[in-house]
Amino acid sequence: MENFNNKYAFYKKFFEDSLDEFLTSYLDEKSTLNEAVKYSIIDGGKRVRPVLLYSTASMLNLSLEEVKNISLSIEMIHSYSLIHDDLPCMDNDDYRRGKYSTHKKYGESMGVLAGDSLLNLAFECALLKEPFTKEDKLALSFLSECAGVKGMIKGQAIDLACEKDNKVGEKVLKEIYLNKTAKLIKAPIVIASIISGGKYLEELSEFGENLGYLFQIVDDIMDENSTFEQMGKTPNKDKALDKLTAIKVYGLKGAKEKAKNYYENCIRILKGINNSEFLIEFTNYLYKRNS
Ligand code: GRG
Repeated sequence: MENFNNKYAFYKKFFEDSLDEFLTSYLDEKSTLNEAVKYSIIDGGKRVRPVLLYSTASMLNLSLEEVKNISLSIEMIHSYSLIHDDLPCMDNDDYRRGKYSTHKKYGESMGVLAGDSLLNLAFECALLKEPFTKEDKLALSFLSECAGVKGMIKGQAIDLACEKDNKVGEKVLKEIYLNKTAKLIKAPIVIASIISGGKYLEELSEFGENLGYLFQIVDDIMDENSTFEQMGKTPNKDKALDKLTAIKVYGLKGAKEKAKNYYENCIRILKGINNSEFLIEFTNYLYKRNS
C-alpha cells in the first residue's frame, strides 16, 4: 500500500510538473481568460485519468515521456467537462474541487470560454508531440471519439434529457454511464495500449469499461453518503435534480452490489495481465472510496 501511495504521488507530480511547464510556455499572455483556464485545471482533483495512463504505459514498457502530451490532453478535456457541467444551464453547482466553480468565480460567459479553450488546448497540446507517429494519431482519434458526440457529450445529453423522467430504467442508465463517464476512464488505459502497438488491447478495453462503470456507481454512492469536505462539491445533488442514477434504479444496497460486480470483473481481467499490480491497487483504491 505504501508502495502504491508513493507511485501514485510520483505519477501525480509528473503530471503537475508537465502541466505547469506546458501552461507557462503556451499561455504566457496575461488575460482573464488565461487566468480562468489555469484556475480550472491547476491544483485540482485526483488526476485519476493521467495516473491511469502513466501506470498502464509503464506496465506496457512505455516511458512517461511517450504519453506526456496526451496525458495533459485527457485531463484538459476532463476539466472542461467539469466546468461546463457546473454551469447553471447544466448541473448548476457553485463548487468544484473544494473551491468556487469556474463560472461562479469568473462569470458564466468566461466559464463557457474557459471550457472551450481547454477543449481546443487538448488537441493543440497532443499535436505538439514529436515525432507524431501513426499510433499517436490513432490514440488522439480514439480520445476524440470517447469525448465527443459518440462518447462523453452524448452521455451528458442523455443524462440531462432523463432528469425527472421516471419511465427510464437500467438500459438507459447504462448507456449514460458508458458514455458520460466510462469512455473517458477507458480512454487513457486503451491509449497506452494503442501507443504500445496494441498490447493487451482487448483485455484493457474491457477493464477500462468495467472500471468506468465502477467509478460512476461509487460516485453515486458518495453523492448520497458523503459531506462537502469529502466530495469537494455539493453532495446530494443527484436527488435534488431527480437524476437517473444507480441509486434511483437499484437502491443503495443494489448499487453497492453492482459496484462489487464491476470491481470483481476488473480484478479478474487484471489477473490475466502481466505486471498489473499497480492497476489492481488502483481499482481497490477507487472501489474502497464508497465504504
Ligand atoms: C459538459 C460535455 C459535458 C460533459 C459533462 C464529466 C461530466 C460530463 C459531468 C460531470 C459530472 C459527473 C458526475 C461526471 C461523471 C464523471 C465524474 C464522476 C467526474 C468527476 O471525476 P473525478 O472524480 O474528479 O475524477 P476530479 O475532481 O478528481 O478530477
